[in-house]
Amino acid sequence: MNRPHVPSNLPDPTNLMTEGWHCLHLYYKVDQAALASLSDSARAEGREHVIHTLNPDGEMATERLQVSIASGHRADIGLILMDPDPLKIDGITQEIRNSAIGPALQQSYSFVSITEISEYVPSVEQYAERLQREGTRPDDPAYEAKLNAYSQRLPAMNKQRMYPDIPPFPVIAFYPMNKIRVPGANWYTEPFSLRSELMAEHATSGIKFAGRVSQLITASTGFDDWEWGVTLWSRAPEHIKEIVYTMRFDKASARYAEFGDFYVSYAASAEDTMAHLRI
Ligand code: 76R
Repeated sequence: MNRPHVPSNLPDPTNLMTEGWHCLHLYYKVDQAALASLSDSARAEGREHVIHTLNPDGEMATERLQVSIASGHRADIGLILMDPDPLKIDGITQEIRNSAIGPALQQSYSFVSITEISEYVPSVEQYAERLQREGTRPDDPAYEAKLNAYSQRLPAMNKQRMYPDIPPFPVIAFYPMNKIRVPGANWYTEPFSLRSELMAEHATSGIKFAGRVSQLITASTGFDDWEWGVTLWSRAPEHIKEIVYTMRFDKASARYAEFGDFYVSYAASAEDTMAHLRI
């Protein structure tokens, strides 16, 4: 696509992503004074425009678009936007800003990241080595079965990491995190073998939440103030508490992780969100 604002000697930003998607978590607060100063017709027009903009099947929609109603003082609305084109994502935010209710929707938090496959996701060969290390011998029928199952599962799991589908779970928790770099607990000076072992322990404790919680880890080193964004979707609110609590005991989190603010929200259509917010 030609973009008039891109100087001709620079590549088009829409085509820069070689793999994976850009991701934006964006939170809004309603500015009640700005809302109250709008005429009824401006309010209705703005509301309809925002609903139209945030239709996941609409022509402006990014590849993935999820709207939610946020709990607590930090935000009223949550958006998750994913697309190969960062300007398509940004376009949604500009449509909202430029709508008649734009002045009443203040961005209160944002988090910019990209999808990735973690370096600790074992390849089939690494998985085979791990099975042996953990005591399953290659002549054991369970070895063959586990290895086959893993090599069949891996492509779909990697696709979900790079081009995630949004799971049909109503509760969404988002928070940013780092691996710390302090004397005595510097993740980045530990050897790969140790980091890999700790991440394997982390995965083992996470797998127990399969079917109740779905996680998406997006990478933000170089894009935002934290190293990763953690998005959790769950069937019920208590699973969020349980997974975050349980995983705090994994050494990779207990010893090396630090976290930012937590945002909890509930999936809703843009229309239901506007109605809920009395806009
Ligand atoms: O994706 C996989 O299943 C492979 C194993 C795995 C990796 C590589 C995995 C599994 N995670 C990986 C990487 Mn995770 N994860 C978090 C958090 O609150 C906390 O303590 C930390 C926030 C949660 C809740 C969580 C859940 N994970 C990562 C990374 C990247 C590290 C890097 O690349 O350096 C981070 C920051 C991170 C953080 N993780 C799982 C889960 C769950 C539930 C699983 C099991 C998934 C499954 O069902 O297979």
